[in-house]
Amino acid sequence: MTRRTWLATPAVLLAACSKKQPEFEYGEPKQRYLLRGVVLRLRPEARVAVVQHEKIEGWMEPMTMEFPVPEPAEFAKLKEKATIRATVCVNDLYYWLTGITVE
Ligand SMILES: [Cu+2]
Repeated sequence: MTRRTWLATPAVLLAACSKKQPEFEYGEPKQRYLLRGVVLRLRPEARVAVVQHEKIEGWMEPMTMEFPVPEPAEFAKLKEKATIRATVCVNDLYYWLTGITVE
């Protein structure tokens, strides 16, 4: 995935704004995958974690990439160098982490 893939598009923004309580600005997830990986770096100002993840069955080969973690309580669980399990939520161009557990 490239950084470009989660830039907002007008259609997505409209969809998000038309709902009273969207789960996040990204809308409702259409797919969910299980992730296991190591947190390499945190960017608290953007609530983004750089995660070196194992193969994500049905979605991605092993790689290092950035994941938004929109929920503050979820982001607060993260520490650099921690091994985590989480759910990757995917909604078309957007993906983010939820359901984080630290091993
Ligand atoms: Cu990846």
